[in-house]
Amino acid sequence: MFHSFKKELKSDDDEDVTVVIYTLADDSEGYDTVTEDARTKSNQQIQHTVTGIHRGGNKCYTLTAVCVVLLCVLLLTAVAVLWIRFNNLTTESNPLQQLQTSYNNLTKERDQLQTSYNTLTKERDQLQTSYNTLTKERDQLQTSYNTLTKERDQLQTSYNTLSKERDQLQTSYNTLTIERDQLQNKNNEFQKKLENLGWISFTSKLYYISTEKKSWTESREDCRKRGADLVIINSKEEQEFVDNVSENKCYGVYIGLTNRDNEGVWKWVDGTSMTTAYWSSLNGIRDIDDCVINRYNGWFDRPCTETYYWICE
Ligand SMILES: [Ca+2]
Ligand SMILES: [Ca+2]
Ligand SMILES: [Ca+2]
Repeated sequence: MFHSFKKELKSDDDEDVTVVIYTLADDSEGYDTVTEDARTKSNQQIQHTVTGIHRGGNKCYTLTAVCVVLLCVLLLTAVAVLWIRFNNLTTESNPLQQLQTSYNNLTKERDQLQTSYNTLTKERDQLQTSYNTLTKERDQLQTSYNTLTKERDQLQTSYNTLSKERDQLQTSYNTLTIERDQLQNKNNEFQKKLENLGWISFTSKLYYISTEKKSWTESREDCRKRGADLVIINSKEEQEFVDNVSENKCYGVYIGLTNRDNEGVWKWVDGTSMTTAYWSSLNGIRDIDDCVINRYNGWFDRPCTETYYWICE
């Protein structure tokens, strides 16, 4: 029985072993001393066995604790390994993140570059437009400049021509001025000579006032000898001139007016008809009076045979 019991001890757990031992103690009552010794020995052996069993249980606990510790160590190791792997994986994923970040950065830079490119393109187009406009304006200015240059050259040519003509005219003016002065001097000398001969100048005409008295016909002959004729009064100014020069000539001076050829028509010595008359209010026109004298600022018709001073023109 004991052998079989030992086999059971090896095969079963500790609680079962204790129960078996108590069973063996109950079963041992009623045997003899020899048997009792044997039994005691057996019990001692059993006690040893139980003690061994208890010792074996302690070993199991120790083994179990060791195993648990080992398992804990293994678990910690596994956790550490997993943690390291996880970190490795995390570290390995960094390049991807870096790539993603780089990609994002590059995308942003690309967008910024695209924006800059668009802006630069717009500015380039605006500059091109400005350039075209400026080119057109430059061409127009160039055309205007060329036109103005031509006009300036023409004006310069005209100015040169006019300057030459002006110089020629100035030279001619100077020459004429000298000649005029010379002629003026000669004219003055001639006037003095004429005045010495009894001639008086009035409005570019020369008049001779006689210093003696003659009939109208003889007076006219004297004027013709002097290269002139009796005065013809063509204007009020000439009448006033005749009034002035005949003031100191008593009884008047003959003028070149007569109706001797045709009683009804007064004619001047050049054959023209008298249109404007300056008859004196004191004069009475008579048929027998055919020749005219100027006296007291007016005309009188008198007989042509009477002698008066006369005025040649
Ligand atoms: Ca006259
Ligand atoms: Ca008459
Ligand atoms: Ca009269």
